[in-house]
Amino acid sequence: MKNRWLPLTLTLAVGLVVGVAGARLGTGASGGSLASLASDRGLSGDEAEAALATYVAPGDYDEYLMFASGGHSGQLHVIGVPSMQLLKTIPVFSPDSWSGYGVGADFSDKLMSEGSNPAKNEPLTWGDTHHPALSETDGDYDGRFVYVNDRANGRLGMVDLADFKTKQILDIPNIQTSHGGVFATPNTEYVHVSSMTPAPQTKDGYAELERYKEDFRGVSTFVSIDQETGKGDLDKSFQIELPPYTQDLADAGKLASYGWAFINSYNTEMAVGGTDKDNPLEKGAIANDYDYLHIINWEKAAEVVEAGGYEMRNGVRMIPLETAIEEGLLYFAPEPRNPHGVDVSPDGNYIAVGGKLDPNATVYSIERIKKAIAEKNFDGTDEFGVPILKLDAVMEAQVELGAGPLHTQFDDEGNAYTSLFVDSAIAKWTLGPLSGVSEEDSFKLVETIPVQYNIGHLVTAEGDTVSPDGNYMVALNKWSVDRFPLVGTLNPQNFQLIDLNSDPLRILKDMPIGFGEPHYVQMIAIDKLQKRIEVYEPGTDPLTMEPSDVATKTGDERVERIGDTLHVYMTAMRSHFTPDIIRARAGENIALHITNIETTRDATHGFAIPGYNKQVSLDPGEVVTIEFKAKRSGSFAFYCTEFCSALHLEMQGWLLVEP
Ligand code: K7E
Ligand code: CUA
Repeated sequence: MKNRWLPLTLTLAVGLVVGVAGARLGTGASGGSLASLASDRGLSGDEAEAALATYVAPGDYDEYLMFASGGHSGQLHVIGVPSMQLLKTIPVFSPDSWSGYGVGADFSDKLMSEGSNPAKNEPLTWGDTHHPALSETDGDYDGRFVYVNDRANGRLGMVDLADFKTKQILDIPNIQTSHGGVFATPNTEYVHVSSMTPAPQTKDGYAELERYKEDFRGVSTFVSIDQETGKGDLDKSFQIELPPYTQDLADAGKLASYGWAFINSYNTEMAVGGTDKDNPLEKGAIANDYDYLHIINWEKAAEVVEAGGYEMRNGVRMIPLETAIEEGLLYFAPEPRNPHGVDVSPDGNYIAVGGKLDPNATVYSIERIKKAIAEKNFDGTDEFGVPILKLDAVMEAQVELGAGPLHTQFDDEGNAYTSLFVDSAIAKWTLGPLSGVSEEDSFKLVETIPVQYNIGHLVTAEGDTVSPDGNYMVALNKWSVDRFPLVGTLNPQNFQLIDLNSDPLRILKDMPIGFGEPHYVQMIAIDKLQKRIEVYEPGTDPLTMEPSDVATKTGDERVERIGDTLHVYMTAMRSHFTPDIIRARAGENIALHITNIETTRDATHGFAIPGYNKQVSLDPGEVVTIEFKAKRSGSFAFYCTEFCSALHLEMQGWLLVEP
């Protein structure tokens, strides 16, 4: 609780600090009034400075945008930095009744059904978004697309950054769950998704747990990306079979390690749980001292696939494990048991593994890895025949950071930042000479900053690229405890903005996350989002960005009965639906093809009909089809759901379903 009544001496100190900040603001901002405002609001000098550092004046824009996963809300969230304001929620795997995604808009139904393997299930209407990945060119974010994995169902979602809408959900064959990735290779040649819990590779997808070693496999997937549409193309993609370990987080090599990929693993013990209460899964899975960092040469794997070194498995080219070993596509390096994150430094030289149960970041170098591979410097193989590189041959350093190191991000000065889950802190440490750090300063803990509380991921500005910006870092904390007013028995998670230009590091702002359980975030400079459009060309199908077949122009509105379906070609504009009276017969299928013919930014309309579970919002220029069966007779008043105009309430009509 903040003390609103500061003692006089402190108030004077505040006045001094804010006075300095105020003086820096030049004419117009008087230091004196800022100081008294700060003191009236009970802000310390540091707090007042932090407020100024994050304030984005009305009408001004943030410097960066973050794309945050929403966890099992199945969505992505767009957040401005440094203001930490939520700008948008993009539904990906889950319905969203505001936009009509999955609640009426035909394109979303299509996405959800195409993105759900029907042999597996009914159309899936939720997902667990974990790791967003922005598309890259030459290892730098290019602002074209953002991808995110569905941890629960092993799927990939793609959002086009032209209009911030989901354009594809891809059900990835041969995996059930996914955690590894998403990462984009440096030119978005591929987007990588690997399995988490291994899945049976049997024909019917069933296997006894006694046959875990024989029948279950992990799978690494390189989804080939169409550079025009951003969509994944399974025909051009390939998979690599992995031993039935639990493959965890993954990252792409870049620059020095271009063409390589890295995946952490745990449960190399292959524990499956069960009734043995002395050996539950969580105990069985930590029996060994080491698990294996998976080192994959994807560039060579792509060549092996082109040369025919694959078998088809459920519609994807799969490199069998034996082929991957024979062709030198897969190597292991020991890593302290049950690590979590693996992150490649901006120059591509170092690979940092977060120990989780071990207080160290273990750092490998690609130079050592390549040398050890060339010299076959192996410590034998695992039981599936994968060569294990000698730890001391590939390990560059271990840096003791604190309890529970998870994920690592980077700045532009050769520093790494690792989240410490158990310590609720972030450790700043130095990389090595290959990242421009002097020999004597290399691999040293610099400082630790506490966060509140239980940090999972963290992100720095452009922190996954070849040229991070520094400037800002955000901690993604799982708990907030008492930092926000009590709003029920579960408080929001907490994003904390940290100033990377301050010494020591300082927290600038908290952002309560009351809309999901974000896992990961990427932060892009806003000026890189060059593809954004302001309004659709009138008559656009948002799924294809092409003119829609069922677009309707003013004067062309009509009703056609084809077979047992009533097609209504409707326009929406301020403040009228045309036609506004629709006659149908009970039992008939109805397809409402609505075109929002507005051409003005933000001139949106909605369409909702009572009792039919249908609602859509139509952006200006957008065409949406709403399909339903007029099950029962009645006179139904439909209406526009967006307050679009002074006559918004008058924007309604009738669906008359005759008995
Ligand atoms: Cu560490 Cu799914 Cu990235 Cu969450 S994982 S914390
Ligand atoms: Cu259109 Cu309200």
